[in-house]
Amino acid sequence: MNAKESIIDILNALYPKTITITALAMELGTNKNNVESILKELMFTNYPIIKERQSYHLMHPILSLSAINKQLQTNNIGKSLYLYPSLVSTNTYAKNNLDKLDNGTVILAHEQTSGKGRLGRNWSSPMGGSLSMSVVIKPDIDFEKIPLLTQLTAASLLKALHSISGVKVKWPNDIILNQKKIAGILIETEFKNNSLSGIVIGIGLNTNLKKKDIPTELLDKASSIKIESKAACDPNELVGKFLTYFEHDYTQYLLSDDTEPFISMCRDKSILLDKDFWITIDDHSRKATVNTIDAFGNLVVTFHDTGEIKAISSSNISIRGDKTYI
Ligand code: BT5
Repeated sequence: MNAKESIIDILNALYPKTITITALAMELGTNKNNVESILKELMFTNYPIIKERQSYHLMHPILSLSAINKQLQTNNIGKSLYLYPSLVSTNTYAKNNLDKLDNGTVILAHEQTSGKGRLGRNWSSPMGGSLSMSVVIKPDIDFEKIPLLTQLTAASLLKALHSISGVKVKWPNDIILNQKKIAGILIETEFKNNSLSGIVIGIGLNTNLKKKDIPTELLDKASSIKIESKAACDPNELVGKFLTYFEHDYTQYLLSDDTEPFISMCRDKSILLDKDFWITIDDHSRKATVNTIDAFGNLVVTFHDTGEIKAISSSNISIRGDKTYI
């Protein structure tokens, strides 16, 4: 562990208490000037560290490998765990290095400079309060089952967020709190010579973002756990819980092929069921009532113009309320 990581670890362990430079220098076995310049550099790059008089503390807990490892209860997922200060995108990094990464590897970053959403959209993940994570899996799985992993991941996330009341899911990949998006899921696949070399499951979660961190154009539809629940959350605990649920749910699914355990969770927590929405497929919008999510992870809707009942899959589709996001 380098000195920067050690300082973050100490501040995390102390949160919300403060520590002086002298005490930090003693803990690290180095001099005060060295500690001061590392703290300055961390603060300059927007790590959420606050200086009050001659003491330092965190605005909220931040990602740290040792804190996550304390929470993890998995056999494989997250046993190889990497945390980077800044990446272009954790998914892109995982895809580019897939050959070298073991099944179950988890890549995390404090910030992404060009985070990706679905269909070429952007995902904003500034330093300070967003969680960017990619899980690498290398299963022997039928191709048609891959889209279902989005619902499985959403269900594991819902379980990890269980203690925050009112967390919902907007099919296929949005996690919602108080009608606003706090997380999104992006699943990408890599093939070599027509065979699957790996799947990268990307999760972006707005943990401790403040309003000023959210791009203006997203303020009406995006939020964070901290803004909505008015309390800081610990990303390390969330990562530990999510990976533990994910390993369990994913292992069960590979063994049983039964989608019901996670699809039923997505139905129960769905913000869409029994309501009317505009469904846009290939730039063509039609009003529909959402009936259910079927066992194959499709959204079953009744279109108002023709009365036709259709099961639609998640690619290339957007769902909007009359004037708003939901
Ligand atoms: C998603 O796409 O919601 C998938 C987001 C996945 C992000 C993770 S972070 C780790 C991994 N590495 C990556 O590069 N990506 C993954 P989609 O459903 O297409 O939603 C994208 C839309 O959400 C954007 O067009 C914005 O409208 C909105 N958006 C962007 N950033 C947001 C944020 N931080 N919070 C809420 N909404 C956001």
